[in-house]
Amino acid sequence: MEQRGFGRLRLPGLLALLAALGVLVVQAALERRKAQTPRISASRNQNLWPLPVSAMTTPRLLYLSPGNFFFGHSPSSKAGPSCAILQEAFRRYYAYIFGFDKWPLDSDNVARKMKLQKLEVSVIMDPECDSFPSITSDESYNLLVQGPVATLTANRVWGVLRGLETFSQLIYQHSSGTFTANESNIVDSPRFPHRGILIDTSRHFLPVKTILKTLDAMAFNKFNVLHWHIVDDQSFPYQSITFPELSNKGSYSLSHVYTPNDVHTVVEYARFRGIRVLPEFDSPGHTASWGKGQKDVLTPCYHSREPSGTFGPINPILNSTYSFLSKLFKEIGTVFPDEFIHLGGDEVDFNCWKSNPAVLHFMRNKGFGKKFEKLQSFYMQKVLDMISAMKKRSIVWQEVYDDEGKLTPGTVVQVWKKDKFHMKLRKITAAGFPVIISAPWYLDLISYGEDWTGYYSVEPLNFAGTPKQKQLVIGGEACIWGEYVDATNLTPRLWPRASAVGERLWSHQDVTDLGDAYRRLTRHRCRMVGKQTPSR
Ligand code: CP6
Repeated sequence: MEQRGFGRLRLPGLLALLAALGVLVVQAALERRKAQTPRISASRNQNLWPLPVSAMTTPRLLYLSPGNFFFGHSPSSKAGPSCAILQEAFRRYYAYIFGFDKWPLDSDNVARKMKLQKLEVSVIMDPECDSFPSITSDESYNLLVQGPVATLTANRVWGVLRGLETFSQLIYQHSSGTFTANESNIVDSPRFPHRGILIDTSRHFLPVKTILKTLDAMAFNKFNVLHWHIVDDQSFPYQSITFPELSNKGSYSLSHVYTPNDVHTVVEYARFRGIRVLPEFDSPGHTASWGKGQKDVLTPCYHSREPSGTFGPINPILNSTYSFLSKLFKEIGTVFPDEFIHLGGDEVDFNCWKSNPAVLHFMRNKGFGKKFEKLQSFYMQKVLDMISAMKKRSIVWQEVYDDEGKLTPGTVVQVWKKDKFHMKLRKITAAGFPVIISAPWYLDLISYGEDWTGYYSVEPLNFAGTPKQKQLVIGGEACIWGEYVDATNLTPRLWPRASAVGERLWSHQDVTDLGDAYRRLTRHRCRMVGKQTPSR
């Protein structure tokens, strides 16, 4: 028997002696040996993206035949065939691995080689089959690929989903056409719990089909948050049950709308991939489209003491504003099951508020002086309180921290301004707030050539701060704003550029080798293309 151990490990003398005596004995001993092997990372012959915490591969090849391979539940698993997330994932990954290529017939040569016939999945704790993923979801997994049965072990279904993606990345078609995998042992878990993609469906409407395709690509890269910047100045495509006029009047057209059924489709499709859907209803700025279907919600701007006929941010001085928002956010909180709601709060233009006599009067009464930041804070605090009252948590853009003396503890601050963003991270975490980083990852900005290296080379924790401060960095998001992006160019603009961010947020801090990343990313990109359902 040819002896090729994991890494450079050599068998102890006793085992070598046994090797001469009986293949079976050695194999059993080797199995035990593997389980104790130190986690040496083999760098070559791996095409994995994002790179796992530890991946050991031997040169020994295993062969899979589509007609004789299946996914199954281990008898000891806490999950079984009633777990829809897993059943659906088995079906999906079978198709990714075998589905779109022509199958070769097994040659005699292959028939005598070691087969991989089954991937047995074992969930150790309550699997959470019927739950929604959350910020605390356990995505760790162990994957032992050996013949004839490989095993995938995870605490929860979320880890199984990540492990299935890795498993599919291990299998390639040999030059003969045979499906092949190297014997491997993988131990993996994410570096950051919040790994997002921001899409913008206000500047350009994105069909549900396009959003689902994005969710597929996110799963290939182990992203777990779809930040849905659903409405903005340009259009209001969210169809509200409570306020249907918002989209009736504020959408581009009556077909450029997300119905409650559409939203449910996206949320459930995402859940099946271990992806959270984080809705953003940005206010008080970026709300021009809200004014079309909701009277008095925007501030009337003035010119030479007369209403100019134009409107500014949400009107923060009317009680009617807050009773409207309270009903709207209550609905949003039930339509989107995630624990978090993104409240925006960025880029508020104070000029309209400054022009409005009633706003100025309100400012004087409240003692805000000329500080319109205080008026924005007053507004944001009221909305933040609505979200807290619903037992949900809020995320806001960085300006809300900049302007706020007393932000509700636990509010997550998203840093988007590129200028000195590490300094900003230091300040916000020093004040005790969790942060999400998107400043270096604006994928709507494009330039000639390969720009993924710039996204890849960012180190999120490269700021002066205590370990406690660094713990507050919960992750990051790659943003693809929609001013110049619609369904025709979204996918090529996002992928594989966002993959660079995906690896930065999943893999260990030390995974920074650009040459190795280039080699793996090239293959990963090709594999992503292959995983798209062909339209034949
Ligand atoms: N829309 C909203 C945007 C942006 C922001 N908020 C944005 C700003 C600068 C760049 C890209 C996008 N288009 N609502 C800022 C968070 Cl470079």
